[in-house]
Amino acid sequence: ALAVQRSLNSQLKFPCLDRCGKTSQCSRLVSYLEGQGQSAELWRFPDRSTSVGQMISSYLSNTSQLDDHTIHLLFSANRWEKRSLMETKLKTGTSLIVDRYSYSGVAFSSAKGLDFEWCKAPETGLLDPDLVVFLDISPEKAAERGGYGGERYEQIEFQRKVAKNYEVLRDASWKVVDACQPIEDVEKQLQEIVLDCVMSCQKGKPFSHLWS
Ligand code: 2DT
Repeated sequence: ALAVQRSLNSQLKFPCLDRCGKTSQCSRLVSYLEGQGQSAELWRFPDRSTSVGQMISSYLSNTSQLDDHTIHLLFSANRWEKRSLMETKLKTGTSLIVDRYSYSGVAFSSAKGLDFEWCKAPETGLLDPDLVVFLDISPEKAAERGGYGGERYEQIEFQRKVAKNYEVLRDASWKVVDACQPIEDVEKQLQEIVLDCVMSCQKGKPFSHLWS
Protein backbone atom coordinates (compact mmCIF):
# COMPACT_ATOMS: atom_id res chain seq x y z
CA ALA A 1 0.00 0.00 0.00
CA LEU A 2 2.83 2.29 0.85
CA ALA A 3 4.26 1.86 -2.61
CA VAL A 4 0.95 2.82 -4.22
CA GLN A 5 0.52 5.92 -2.12
CA ARG A 6 4.11 6.72 -2.72
CA SER A 7 3.41 6.60 -6.42
CA LEU A 8 2.52 10.25 -6.68
CA ASN A 9 5.43 12.01 -5.20
CA SER A 10 9.12 12.47 -4.85
CA GLN A 11 11.51 14.26 -2.66
CA LEU A 12 14.67 15.82 -3.91
CA LYS A 13 17.55 17.09 -1.87
CA PHE A 14 20.15 19.76 -2.46
CA PRO A 15 23.29 19.63 -0.34
CA CYS A 16 25.81 22.32 -1.32
CA LEU A 17 28.46 24.83 -0.44
CA ASP A 18 27.20 28.28 0.45
CA ARG A 19 26.58 30.70 -2.42
CA CYS A 20 26.14 28.08 -5.14
CA GLY A 21 22.67 29.47 -5.98
CA LYS A 22 20.74 26.51 -4.59
CA THR A 23 18.10 28.51 -2.75
CA SER A 24 16.91 30.44 -5.79
CA GLN A 25 17.20 27.33 -7.97
CA CYS A 26 15.07 25.39 -5.49
CA SER A 27 12.29 27.96 -5.57
CA ARG A 28 12.43 28.14 -9.37
CA LEU A 29 12.09 24.37 -9.44
CA VAL A 30 8.96 24.44 -7.35
CA SER A 31 7.38 26.98 -9.73
CA TYR A 32 8.45 24.84 -12.66
CA LEU A 33 6.92 21.67 -11.21
CA GLU A 34 3.70 23.53 -10.42
CA GLY A 35 3.65 24.74 -14.01
CA GLN A 36 3.87 21.11 -15.06
CA GLY A 37 0.74 20.38 -13.04
CA GLN A 38 2.62 18.81 -10.14
CA SER A 39 2.00 19.54 -6.49
CA ALA A 40 5.32 20.68 -5.04
CA GLU A 41 6.63 22.47 -1.97
CA LEU A 42 9.87 24.15 -1.09
CA TRP A 43 11.40 23.03 2.21
CA ARG A 44 14.69 24.04 3.72
CA PHE A 45 16.91 22.92 6.54
CA PRO A 46 17.56 24.30 8.99
CA ASP A 47 13.86 25.11 9.35
CA ARG A 48 14.26 28.22 11.49
CA SER A 49 10.54 28.49 12.28
CA THR A 50 10.52 25.88 15.06
CA SER A 51 11.92 26.39 18.56
CA VAL A 52 14.84 24.07 17.74
CA GLY A 53 15.27 26.04 14.51
CA GLN A 54 15.47 29.28 16.47
CA MET A 55 18.30 27.89 18.59
CA ILE A 56 20.10 26.92 15.38
CA SER A 57 19.48 30.32 13.89
CA SER A 58 20.98 32.21 16.82
CA TYR A 59 23.97 29.85 16.73
CA LEU A 60 24.49 30.51 13.02
CA SER A 61 24.33 34.26 13.48
CA ASN A 62 26.88 33.96 16.30
CA THR A 63 24.35 35.20 18.86
CA SER A 64 24.83 32.02 20.87
CA GLN A 65 27.64 29.52 21.33
CA LEU A 66 27.11 25.76 21.48
CA ASP A 67 29.31 22.72 21.73
CA ASP A 68 29.93 21.19 18.26
CA HIS A 69 28.17 17.93 19.17
CA THR A 70 25.21 19.76 20.64
CA ILE A 71 24.56 21.88 17.55
CA HIS A 72 24.98 18.82 15.35
CA LEU A 73 22.24 17.02 17.28
CA LEU A 74 20.00 20.10 17.09
CA PHE A 75 20.33 20.19 13.29
CA SER A 76 19.38 16.52 13.29
CA ALA A 77 16.48 17.06 15.71
CA ASN A 78 15.25 19.81 13.38
CA ARG A 79 14.92 17.21 10.62
CA TRP A 80 13.36 14.64 12.95
CA GLU A 81 10.68 17.08 14.07
CA LYS A 82 9.62 17.49 10.42
CA ARG A 83 9.87 13.83 9.52
CA SER A 84 6.24 12.80 9.97
CA LEU A 85 4.94 15.86 8.11
CA MET A 86 7.40 15.04 5.34
CA GLU A 87 6.00 11.53 5.10
CA THR A 88 2.41 12.81 5.09
CA LYS A 89 3.12 15.29 2.29
CA LEU A 90 4.83 12.66 0.19
CA LYS A 91 2.05 10.15 0.72
CA THR A 92 -0.56 12.67 -0.37
CA GLY A 93 1.25 13.31 -3.61
CA THR A 94 3.30 16.43 -2.97
CA SER A 95 6.88 16.50 -4.18
CA LEU A 96 9.29 18.17 -1.79
CA ILE A 97 12.22 20.20 -3.00
CA VAL A 98 14.48 20.35 0.02
CA ASP A 99 17.18 23.00 0.30
CA ARG A 100 19.83 21.09 2.35
CA TYR A 101 19.36 17.87 4.32
CA SER A 102 21.37 15.31 6.27
CA TYR A 103 24.30 15.57 3.84
CA SER A 104 24.88 19.18 4.88
CA GLY A 105 24.60 18.05 8.49
CA VAL A 106 27.42 15.55 8.10
CA ALA A 107 29.60 17.63 5.76
CA PHE A 108 29.55 20.73 7.95
CA SER A 109 29.89 19.10 11.37
CA SER A 110 32.66 16.75 10.33
CA ALA A 111 34.50 19.75 8.84
CA LYS A 112 34.88 20.89 12.44
CA GLY A 113 36.67 17.65 13.24
CA LEU A 114 33.78 15.54 14.53
CA ASP A 115 33.93 11.86 13.65
CA PHE A 116 32.24 11.17 10.31
CA GLU A 117 30.32 8.09 11.44
CA TRP A 118 29.25 9.80 14.65
CA CYS A 119 27.82 12.60 12.52
CA LYS A 120 25.88 10.17 10.34
CA ALA A 121 24.36 8.22 13.24
CA PRO A 122 21.52 10.55 14.33
CA GLU A 123 20.33 10.83 10.71
CA THR A 124 19.69 7.08 10.53
CA GLY A 125 16.03 6.39 9.83
CA LEU A 126 15.15 9.73 8.26
CA LEU A 127 13.54 9.48 4.83
CA ASP A 128 15.97 8.85 2.03
CA PRO A 129 15.55 11.28 -0.86
CA ASP A 130 14.59 10.01 -4.30
CA LEU A 131 17.18 12.29 -5.80
CA VAL A 132 20.16 14.21 -4.50
CA VAL A 133 21.46 17.05 -6.65
CA PHE A 134 24.81 18.59 -5.89
CA LEU A 135 25.37 22.08 -7.27
CA ASP A 136 29.08 22.01 -7.84
CA ILE A 137 31.12 25.15 -7.28
CA SER A 138 34.61 25.62 -5.91
CA PRO A 139 34.89 27.45 -2.57
CA GLU A 140 36.94 30.13 -4.39
CA LYS A 141 34.31 30.73 -7.08
CA ALA A 142 31.58 30.76 -4.44
CA ALA A 143 33.48 33.40 -2.48
CA GLU A 144 33.80 35.56 -5.61
CA ARG A 145 30.03 35.66 -5.90
CA GLY A 146 29.49 38.72 -3.81
CA GLY A 147 31.48 37.17 -1.00
CA TYR A 148 30.25 35.15 1.91
CA GLY A 149 27.92 36.78 4.39
CA GLY A 150 28.44 37.19 8.08
CA GLU A 151 27.12 33.82 9.23
CA ARG A 152 29.24 31.23 10.96
CA TYR A 153 30.81 28.82 8.39
CA GLU A 154 30.97 31.41 5.61
CA GLN A 155 34.76 31.31 5.40
CA ILE A 156 36.80 29.90 2.57
CA GLU A 157 39.02 27.55 4.61
CA PHE A 158 36.02 26.00 6.28
CA GLN A 159 34.13 25.68 2.98
CA ARG A 160 37.13 23.82 1.53
CA LYS A 161 36.81 21.21 4.26
CA VAL A 162 33.05 20.98 3.68
CA ALA A 163 33.67 20.43 -0.04
CA LYS A 164 36.01 17.54 0.75
CA ASN A 165 33.40 15.95 2.99
CA TYR A 166 30.76 16.16 0.27
CA GLU A 167 33.16 14.21 -1.94
CA VAL A 168 33.26 11.46 0.69
CA LEU A 169 29.46 11.42 1.04
CA ARG A 170 28.77 11.54 -2.68
CA ASP A 171 27.84 8.28 -4.39
CA ALA A 172 27.06 7.37 -7.96
CA SER A 173 23.36 8.16 -7.52
CA TRP A 174 23.96 11.89 -6.95
CA LYS A 175 23.42 14.18 -9.88
CA VAL A 176 26.12 16.79 -10.08
CA VAL A 177 25.36 20.06 -11.86
CA ASP A 178 28.05 22.62 -12.58
CA ALA A 179 26.84 25.68 -10.67
CA CYS A 180 29.30 27.98 -12.50
CA GLN A 181 27.24 27.87 -15.68
CA PRO A 182 24.82 30.71 -16.42
CA ILE A 183 21.80 30.55 -14.09
CA GLU A 184 19.45 29.70 -16.97
CA ASP A 185 21.58 26.71 -17.99
CA VAL A 186 21.69 25.41 -14.44
CA GLU A 187 17.93 25.89 -14.27
CA LYS A 188 17.31 23.96 -17.51
CA GLN A 189 19.43 21.03 -16.40
CA LEU A 190 17.75 20.90 -13.02
CA GLN A 191 14.31 20.95 -14.61
CA GLU A 192 15.17 17.97 -16.75
CA ILE A 193 16.72 15.93 -13.95
CA VAL A 194 13.96 16.71 -11.49
CA LEU A 195 11.00 16.15 -13.81
CA ASP A 196 12.54 12.85 -14.77
CA CYS A 197 12.70 11.85 -11.11
CA VAL A 198 9.16 13.01 -10.35
CA MET A 199 7.85 11.02 -13.31
CA SER A 200 9.72 7.88 -12.36
CA CYS A 201 8.47 8.14 -8.76
CA GLN A 202 4.90 8.15 -10.08
CA LYS A 203 5.43 4.60 -11.21
CA GLY A 204 5.50 3.61 -7.55
CA LYS A 205 8.40 3.33 -5.20
CA PRO A 206 8.48 2.39 -1.51
CA PHE A 207 10.06 4.73 1.05
CA SER A 208 13.63 4.03 1.92
CA HIS A 209 15.61 5.41 4.82
CA LEU A 210 19.04 6.84 5.49
CA TRP A 211 21.65 5.58 5.09
CA SER A 212 20.77 3.18 2.32
P1 2DT B 1 21.70 28.01 4.75
O1 2DT B 1 22.75 29.04 4.43
O2 2DT B 1 21.35 27.11 3.62
O3 2DT B 1 20.50 28.58 5.47
O4 2DT B 1 22.38 27.01 5.83
N1 2DT B 1 24.12 23.38 8.18
C1 2DT B 1 22.93 23.09 7.61
C2 2DT B 1 24.72 22.52 9.10
O5 2DT B 1 25.79 22.79 9.63
N2 2DT B 1 24.07 21.37 9.41
C3 2DT B 1 22.87 21.02 8.86
O6 2DT B 1 22.31 19.97 9.18
C4 2DT B 1 22.27 21.94 7.90
C5 2DT B 1 20.96 21.62 7.28
C6 2DT B 1 25.06 24.88 6.44
C7 2DT B 1 22.84 27.48 7.04
C8 2DT B 1 24.13 26.83 7.43
O7 2DT B 1 23.88 25.68 8.23
C9 2DT B 1 24.77 24.64 7.88
C10 2DT B 1 25.00 26.36 6.28
